Amino acid sequence: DLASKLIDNLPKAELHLHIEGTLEPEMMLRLAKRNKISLPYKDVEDVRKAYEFDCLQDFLDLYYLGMSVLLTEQDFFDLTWAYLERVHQDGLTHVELFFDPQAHTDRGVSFETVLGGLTSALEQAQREMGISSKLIMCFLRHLPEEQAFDALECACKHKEHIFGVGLDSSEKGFPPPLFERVFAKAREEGFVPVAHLGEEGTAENVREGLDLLKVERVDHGNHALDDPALTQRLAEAQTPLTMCPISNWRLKGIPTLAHSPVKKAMDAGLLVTVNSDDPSYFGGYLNDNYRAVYEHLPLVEKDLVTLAQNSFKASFLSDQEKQIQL
Ligand code: ES4
Ligand code: ZN
Repeated sequence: DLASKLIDNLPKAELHLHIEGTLEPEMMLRLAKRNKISLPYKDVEDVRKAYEFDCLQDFLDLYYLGMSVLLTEQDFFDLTWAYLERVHQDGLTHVELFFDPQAHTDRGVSFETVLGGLTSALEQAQREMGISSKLIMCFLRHLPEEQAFDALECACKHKEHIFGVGLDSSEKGFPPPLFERVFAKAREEGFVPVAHLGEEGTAENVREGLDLLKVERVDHGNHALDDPALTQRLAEAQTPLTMCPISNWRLKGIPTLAHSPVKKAMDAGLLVTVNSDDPSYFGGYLNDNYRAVYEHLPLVEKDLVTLAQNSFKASFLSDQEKQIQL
């Protein structure tokens, strides 16, 4: 219908996307064969059947298992290229993507192997599809801060390719104070800080992310809305929130898509964006997430235009680059 065509045709940026979360079952099995890695799945259907999650941790377990097939620079290239080709058709013109180096270096895959594959795909996408991009390296919060420092040291050798640092993985039990020092060092080195906050964690986590980690954007931020003073603070500062409706639903953060906080956040004057998070695992790419909020929330077509414009406003593009995109 009309709204669906509008969604397809609007230029959009994606600001909350884990590249390892775009690994489709077909590619997972192909790479497992290519790299002689054994997986507990016999076919694509078997993989998809396993994607039934009760919480964030259920998903993370399969996410780390799935990415064990990624070994070579070519694997990381193929993964990234497949995502970019897919979202090019969705009208995506800019992407700020997360990657989890510790999940690879922990398995003996070098930082340079990962980064090399990602950057060559991103550079080819700029040349051939006109898609611009920035890379955000995430620290895994379930691992010690010391290992985050090791990742940061690697990143410092490749500043021309890495724009920001993020914080992801299990939120419960791993609050922002654990990463205050590594974020301070990362900021000193010139990396722009963001963090997953208030996904399964509380409004207090979001506040600590702002005050201790000094994040410039909040990933998810759903539970910020539980706290009126914090909501007002985010609205006044126009700190962007990168929300992921289908992800929230599939991880049972919300019981149905009608419970997505996107509309509530818009009404509160927040700079909110819609994103896909881990599209292969959650069964929806960027435009599926736009369609989901349009269908399940009381949004009008103009709100879709606002959300697409917000995606550029909330991006780390320069003011001049934003002018061109808007
Ligand atoms: C993630 Cl949905 C989500 N939350 C936290 N960490 C993540 N890493 C990849 N996807
Ligand atoms: Zn995420």
